[in-house]
Amino acid sequence: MGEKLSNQYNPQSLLNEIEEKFQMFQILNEKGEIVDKENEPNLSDEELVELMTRMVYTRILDQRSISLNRQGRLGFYAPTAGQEASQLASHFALEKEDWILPGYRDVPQIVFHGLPLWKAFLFSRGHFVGNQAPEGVNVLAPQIIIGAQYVQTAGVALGLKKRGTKNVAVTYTGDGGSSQGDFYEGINFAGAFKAPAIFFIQNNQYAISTPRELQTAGKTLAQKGISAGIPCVQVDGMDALAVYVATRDARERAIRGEGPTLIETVCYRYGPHTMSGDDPTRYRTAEIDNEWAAKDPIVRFRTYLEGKGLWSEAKEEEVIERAKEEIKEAIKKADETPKQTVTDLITNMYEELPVNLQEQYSIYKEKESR
Ligand SMILES: Cc1ncc(C[n+]2csc(CCOP(=O)(O)OP(=O)(O)O)c2C)c(N)n1
Repeated sequence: MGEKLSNQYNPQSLLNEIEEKFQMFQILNEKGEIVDKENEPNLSDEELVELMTRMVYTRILDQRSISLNRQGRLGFYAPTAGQEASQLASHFALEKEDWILPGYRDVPQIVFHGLPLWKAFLFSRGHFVGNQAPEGVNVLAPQIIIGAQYVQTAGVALGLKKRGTKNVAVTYTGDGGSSQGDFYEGINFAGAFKAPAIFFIQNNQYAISTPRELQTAGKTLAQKGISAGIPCVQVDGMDALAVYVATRDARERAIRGEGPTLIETVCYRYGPHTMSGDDPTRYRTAEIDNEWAAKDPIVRFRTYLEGKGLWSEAKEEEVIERAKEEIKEAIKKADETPKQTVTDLITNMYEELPVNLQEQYSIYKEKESR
């Protein structure tokens, strides 16, 4: 009797039961050992090396971007170190024709999707050319409004479904973003219309200085998918293999017409929120930093690849040197791009110039021609 009653009406035990079922999905542990052999993906040696190459490249890009920002040569920049598995292994499961709707921290994914690096640098400087992806590179400009990309992704995914393409729309937000109204609207709409979308929450533990505990009473962020009736999973975001597998499977479900998936990647950002002035030592301790450094996504993937004889110090050095060289060339190309003008700003905003701006436009056009 008690048992029956508890199943029929006991909101607290129902919640407990659901939450207990959410276990973090991991394939490669902190020591670089396979702990879930059954789910180890069948990636070729070349693919494994390519994924590692992209993560190492991104770590260097992050270091160089931070220093370029400090020299005043970049503008807005949100550091990525610690999130390489979450960002690059998820992207690795996508196809070229899939659409990416990134947040401001998701520049590496769109660069590896085809946005030239010099344009990513121009985005950082607030230059309109940085938001112009070449034809066939299916990325939108990084979103600054927290959570807004979730609603847009539901729409893009529905569009893909209506066109009958076998592609998905993929988006990323943070743990903070998962508290926004747009977040719930996006997953709910995509679920109701079975739109082929993949929604990521990169839970890097902090929304600027606000800790994850203050975002929700829920045990996980992934479980929010339950309320939208969509599959959801919490993944070790420092484990490239688990992130890859969860994304690959979400993509396959979407392509089969089964709708969206919500994936929480549990990770950490080593650096500050952005280069605009927050000081992480005021909201995080060195112990917490060290705990996460021991879970580093690149270190554990390196151990895994070394065990297979696929990676070496010399190989890593080669990738680092190439990254530095390409970054140097890209920043040079960004520097060579003509400076943005006021009239650029106006003409890029409107297809037809509103009457009230016509006068200002002529004034600036005249000034700029001097
Ligand atoms: C709608 C909206 N509200 C507030 C802000 C200011 N803001 C910028 S970043 C940020 C925190 C976001 O944290 P999170 O979603 O966890 O992503 P993370 O930066 O950690 O990747 C806030 C509140 C904003 N950009 N947009």
